[in-house]
Amino acid sequence: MLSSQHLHDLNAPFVANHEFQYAHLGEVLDQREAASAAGVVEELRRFQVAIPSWALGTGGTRFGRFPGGGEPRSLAEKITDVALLHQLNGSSNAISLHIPWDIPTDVAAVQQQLAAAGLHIDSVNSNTFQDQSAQAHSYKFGSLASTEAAVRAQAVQHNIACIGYGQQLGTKVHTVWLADGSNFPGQQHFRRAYQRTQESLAAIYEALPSDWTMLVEYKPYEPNFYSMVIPDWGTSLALCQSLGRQAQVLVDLGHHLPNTNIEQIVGRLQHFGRLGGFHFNGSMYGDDDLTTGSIKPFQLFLIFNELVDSAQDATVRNPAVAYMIDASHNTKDPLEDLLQSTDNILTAYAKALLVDRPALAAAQEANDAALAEDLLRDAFLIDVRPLVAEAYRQSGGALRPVAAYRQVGHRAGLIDQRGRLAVATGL
Ligand code: LRH
Ligand code: MN
Ligand code: MN
Repeated sequence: MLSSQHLHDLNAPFVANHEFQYAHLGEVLDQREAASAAGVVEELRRFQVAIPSWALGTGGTRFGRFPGGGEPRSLAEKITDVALLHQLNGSSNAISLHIPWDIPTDVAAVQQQLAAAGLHIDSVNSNTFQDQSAQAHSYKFGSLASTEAAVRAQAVQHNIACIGYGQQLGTKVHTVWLADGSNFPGQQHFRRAYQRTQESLAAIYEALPSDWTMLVEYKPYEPNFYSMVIPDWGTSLALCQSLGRQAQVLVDLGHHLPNTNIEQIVGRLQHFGRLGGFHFNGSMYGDDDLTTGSIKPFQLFLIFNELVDSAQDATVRNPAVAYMIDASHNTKDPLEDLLQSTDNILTAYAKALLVDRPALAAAQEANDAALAEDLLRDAFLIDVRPLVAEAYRQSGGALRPVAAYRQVGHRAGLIDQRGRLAVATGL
């Protein structure tokens, strides 16, 4: 952990330039009249994005893994890493757990560590895409959709056990992502596979405490390449509607075929009041799990434009959305990447807050396509970095989180403590 004096010293070389830029941007925004610098900074400070426990190590690909050293070997070490991120940016106040990778052995100790760092558990995620050594039945041909009742029962029980761990740790969100599907035409009966999945999910939903949310995540391909049982938001939505009000759709940015209009999906789900969760990442081809906003920053801005628009519309009845980064690392230091991802997320959010919304609504009503697009571009092209930096600073963090992380030589310290060969549990 860094002391506040240390963070203050790390900021010192950047303060004068930051204050100049922040004051200048404040004047520019006052002239535009759409939003004030202080108002946006306040919103940014409120916005929190959970860190998944499985993104703290180098995930690699099936062709290889190149551990960077000092990866967290236990849940305690994962929480320690998230605590550092939260200290640096004030925006990462929660960690998501994947069971069984993160089964807590000492619940009281986990709770104590979380409280000391100002963190909480965001959600529990079930894993029926891998076989575990002690398990009776294999998931090779599916889990909740399996043709075998015993396999389905085992997968349902695992999900119920996840909810139990979540209750011990104080979260109220359970996320289900299914790898179930098929690789060959004819292998799986589409309707029956859907029906079995619906019944299995209903059995899990039965065990959901009344103040919990169950998130149903979709994905068009991988690990199955011919069909996935829950390939798209329509299937997720239909399942959620059949389950009940506590079931919500989870949108993972990487889980769309290239050029899908994700912002429209976000708007549609909010209209239905069924957008429950978000997994941020970037992708070029598919579920690439790259740095959020690294490939399509304009699309990320358009997605936030929908989120802000809905939040400001009293007719939208969508519950609070659980935001999380879901990325994988093979090239960058995972902690640096998570800082960059959060920075890109806050940048997109800040720009969306700067959209002149009444003017945009008027242009849309008048079918003035050129003006409507211009109003979005006007907000998107503003350099909002001083607003994001100010949010970090007001939260007691670093004006430049990645620079501060490097300056203190954090990775070298982790390698000393945990070893060069320490490899995190996870994907
Ligand atoms: C699947 C996924 C899902 C899993 C995580 C490890 O691609 O996005 O959210 O739980 O990755
Ligand atoms: Mn995901
Ligand atoms: Mn994914």
